[in-house]
Amino acid sequence: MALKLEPGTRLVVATHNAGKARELAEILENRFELVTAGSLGLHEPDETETTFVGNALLKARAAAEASGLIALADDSGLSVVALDGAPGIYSARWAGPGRNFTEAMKKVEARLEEARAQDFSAWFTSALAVAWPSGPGVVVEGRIDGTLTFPPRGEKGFGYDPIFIPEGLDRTFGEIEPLQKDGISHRARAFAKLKAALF
Ligand code: ITT
Repeated sequence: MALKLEPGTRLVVATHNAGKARELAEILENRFELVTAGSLGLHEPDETETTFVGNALLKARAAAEASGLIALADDSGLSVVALDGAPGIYSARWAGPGRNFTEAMKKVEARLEEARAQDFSAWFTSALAVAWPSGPGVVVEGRIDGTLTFPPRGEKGFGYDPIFIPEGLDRTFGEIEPLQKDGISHRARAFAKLKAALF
């Protein structure tokens, strides 16, 4: 049987990151009845896989099993060309246990200085996974390329948004309106693929 997501389905959004949860809700546009991982008291599984796709599936599967609901998870991160793709899947971990992204952005800047990098190209990746409690899962990946800028600019986004200028724009993801980000982001691009696969 082909996997399909019907409008109005109850879906647990398996993230403990408030910025991501907000963007996913915006991108899903009231198509589903969303339940948060927090409201169900779901624990955060250890992200033991080595890829965005692997970790997204791991999080969706854990939430689907624990809740008995279809689960949607996002694993995402910032990859810097001159740092061989770091922080990548370790993007959240670079912010430490207190999730301090001011420090994480300083760390990116320091690593670029150490490497005497001239190339500030970077990209964001989002892997979106949907898992059914009975086991099957679907996972897709979206990406947006851009350039890093320092010091950070803008308060509108989350995570590394204030240092990332998406290609074609001259403002950071922290400076543009959320709806504009939702139109072009890695997460929106992954969601377009998910729609094609499941709706
Ligand atoms: P969950 O696993 O609970 O979803 P998390 O924050 O730990 O939350 P990840 O492991 O996927 O999520 O870490 C991705 C990190 O990459 C995240 O903490 C952000 O700081 C950063 N990131 C991902 N998407 C981003 C975006 O659109 N803008 C800025 N930073 C982003």
